[in-house]
Amino acid sequence: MVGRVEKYLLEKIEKEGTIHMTLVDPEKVTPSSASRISKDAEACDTAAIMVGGSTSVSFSHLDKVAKALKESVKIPVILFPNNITGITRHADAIWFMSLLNSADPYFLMGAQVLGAPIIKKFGLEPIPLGYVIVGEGGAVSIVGKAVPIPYNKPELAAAHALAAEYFGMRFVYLEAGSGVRNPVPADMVRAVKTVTDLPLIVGGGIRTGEQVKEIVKAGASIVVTGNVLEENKGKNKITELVDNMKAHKKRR
Ligand code: 1GP
Repeated sequence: MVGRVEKYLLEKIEKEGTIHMTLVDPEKVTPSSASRISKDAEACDTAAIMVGGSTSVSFSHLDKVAKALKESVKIPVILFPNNITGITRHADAIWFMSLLNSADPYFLMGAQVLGAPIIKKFGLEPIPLGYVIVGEGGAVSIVGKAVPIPYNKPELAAAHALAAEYFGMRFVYLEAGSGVRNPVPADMVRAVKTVTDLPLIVGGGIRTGEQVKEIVKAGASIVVTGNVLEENKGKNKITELVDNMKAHKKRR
């Protein structure tokens, strides 16, 4: 069943073409810096805040960061867990994700089985997502025991996305890895969009408005940035990213 947050995302994508989400990595922030980043991002029209990272922090730190985020913004706070340790009650929804190109069944299905009852107990809205690691892959690739899809094999990314659709997942995420040098190339985004109409999320290593423009032009529905907003304090960087997204959309 499509819940409130998913409905909000789908309506916003329908209306705006592509939307931006801000990723907050609990490992890199304090509750107060998380609050500042999320307020700035909301003021610059980011659609939602995602919370998660590749490595785990203590439950109590995650709880404090997520609570600070929930209290700071009106837009949805969506968990982006790397494991069951990434679940907290202080959020609106959770990407209920399977790492489709992991070689470890734990990241395909094991963590999800352990996490599902906790999600239910906390009343979080699960949003089914096929997660695919591509290119360099970064820390998440190592932690998730993924076999990243090389950038010169876009057809394999497309095949994973199609499998996600056939499984009934409702979003697909092409993940280049947080902080990597090269974000997902436009032709890989295009290859995925030729086989499926599932909303496509693209993230990892995106730092400039120009890169956002290319990814939006290729058909992404959601662009995620994290690192760049922690490195560039203040609203200028978010404005650059979001404005480039919108500028392209207007020309579509
Ligand atoms: C990582 O896709 C996200 O999971 C965001 O990556 O931190 O490089 O923006 P960055």
